[in-house]
Amino acid sequence: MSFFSKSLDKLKGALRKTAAVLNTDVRTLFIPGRQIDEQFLTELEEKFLQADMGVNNVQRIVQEIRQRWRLGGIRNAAEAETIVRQQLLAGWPSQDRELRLVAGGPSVILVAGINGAGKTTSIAKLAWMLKNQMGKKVMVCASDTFRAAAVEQLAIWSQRIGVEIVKHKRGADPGAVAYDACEAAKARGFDVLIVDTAGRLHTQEHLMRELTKIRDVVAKRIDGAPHEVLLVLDATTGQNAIQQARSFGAAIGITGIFLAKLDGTAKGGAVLAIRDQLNIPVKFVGLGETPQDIETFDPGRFVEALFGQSADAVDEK
Ligand SMILES: Nc1nc2c(ncn2[C@@H]2O[C@H](COP(=O)(O)OP(=O)(O)O)[C@@H](O)[C@H]2O)c(=O)[nH]1
Ligand SMILES: [Mg+2]
Repeated sequence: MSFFSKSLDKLKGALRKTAAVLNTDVRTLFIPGRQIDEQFLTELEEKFLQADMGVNNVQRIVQEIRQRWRLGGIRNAAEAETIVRQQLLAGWPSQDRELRLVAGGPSVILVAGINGAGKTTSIAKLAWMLKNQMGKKVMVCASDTFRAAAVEQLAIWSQRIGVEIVKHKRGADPGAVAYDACEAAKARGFDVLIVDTAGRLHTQEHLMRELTKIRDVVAKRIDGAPHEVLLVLDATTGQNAIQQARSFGAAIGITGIFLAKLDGTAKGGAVLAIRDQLNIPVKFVGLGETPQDIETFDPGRFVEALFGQSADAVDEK
């Protein structure tokens, strides 16, 4: 069960938000009474590709619908929708989407991704959620020392949310900041330490090595750390996400994905492409620019949202 289970109202609110922002027009296909024909199948394929569900995924679904239609098993759009939903819901590997935290802390969450993906904002969201919904004592670590503004940005968030921060000056060794943060978190009994890192392209080898170094530092300071390595992906970048996940995975071993900026994109289907091509669970989605705009990822809710079913209808289930 999700740790949100305590707060069902909150969860319903969040779902309403996902449904509202996913913004796909997949729903316009499944008009009651519409008969399946080649035109319908072509539109189905186009719409799913536009939603960035991934070519293999889309072809598999369209094949399935076409075959059943040809064999006379289904005739209209409503029947097709039922099959599509079944297909989308069936394909999820049983992955653990819970945040990996250890009792007796500190648990370390290392956060990585390319420049502008949404790392620092996503850290603010995690910090907010851990503090306010899970009652954890949270510290953040400004290991993005590359730009002065980056340290500043995390400092502002930590102040607003009311969590502790460990930071050095701009240009400091990110490993040294992480070292200090680990020591402080242990000494002062923090439950969770979230480490921000500088954005880097997955092709920049020396920077990827620096990331590996940060990982090694926390691993030496705290038993079992990092307990969670989250890759922040920008949902609007679509397919490139797969390559990023492979490269970052090779450098620091990703345990989960935080899919930022799912609001305002019609490409929410990227979640499905990630599912099909990577064995990494999407654990959180970002739905805006404030710390509260975070939602734990749930495939069932996601598929409902993708189809644009009104959140009220989902609430009644
Ligand atoms: N709409 C929206 N904007 C986001 C989201 N997450 C981050 N951003 C914005 O994306 C930009 C880059 O975010 P930032 O956290 O600084 O990225 P970083 O370079 O990876 O640390 C900022 O303007 C954020 O406000 C999200 O979930 N939704
Ligand atoms: Mg940042």
